[in-house]
Amino acid sequence: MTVTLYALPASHPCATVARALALKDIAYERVDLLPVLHRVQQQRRFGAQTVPGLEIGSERIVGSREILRRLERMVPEPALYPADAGARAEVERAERWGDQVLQAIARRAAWACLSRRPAALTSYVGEARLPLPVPLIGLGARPTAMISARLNHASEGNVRADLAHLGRHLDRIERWMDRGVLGGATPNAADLQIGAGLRLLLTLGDYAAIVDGRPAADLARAQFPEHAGHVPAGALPAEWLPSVPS
Ligand SMILES: N[C@@H](CCC(=O)N[C@@H](CS)C(=O)NCC(=O)O)C(=O)O
Repeated sequence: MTVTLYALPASHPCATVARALALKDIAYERVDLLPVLHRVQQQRRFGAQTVPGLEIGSERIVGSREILRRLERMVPEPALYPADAGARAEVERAERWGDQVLQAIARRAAWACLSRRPAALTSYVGEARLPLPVPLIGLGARPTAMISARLNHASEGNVRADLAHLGRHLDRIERWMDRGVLGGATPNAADLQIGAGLRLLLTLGDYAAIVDGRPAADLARAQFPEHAGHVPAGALPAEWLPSVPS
């Protein structure tokens, strides 16, 4: 059966699904779309505007959490959800937080930085095969980043609030690590969801200054050692950044 992942380069929920496919050793094709335009293409194909979307034969599934559950049914081992009901509920809670809270923070962070440093956008293309050559993507980088920042609500107020709370979010992740909900011997769905969001933040110099060196950063790098893209520190105004304890 043909499996096709519809994705955006450097999209963190797409990285979550790609890692799950790799862990379960499911062969698939990846189709990378162009940001902004992907909304229309996804709406047409999946009836929803977001990536990731997965086709399994004629079946279409959209949403990283829905896709991971489908993959778990398709190939049960290695399991991404614990067999024990209590442990599974904890992993699902962390996974949901990674999707509903951290995902949006990382998205706002990336577009806030890229809209101020659009030349960095092409660094996120990495190995992706896009329908346009990279120099053309570079030409469209500024409007793409500006529109995406708007669509993803990467306003000054939201981004500053995210930055002010980031330390507490990392504390929460590390409490889950201490309790073994995250960072166990074998990766679970929450490791993949939260790790991908953190890994995207680590490509942004202004955020890496806060995240790097913390156990949460190790969690991200363990699941996602490589990640295309970099926006050097200094993209965001210095007064937005919380002071990091030395
Ligand atoms: N929480 C959902 C949503 C994913 C999502 O919002 N994906 C972004 C890319 S990372 C997207 O396609 N957003 C629409 C846009 O930015 O135009 C999931 O995990 O699948």
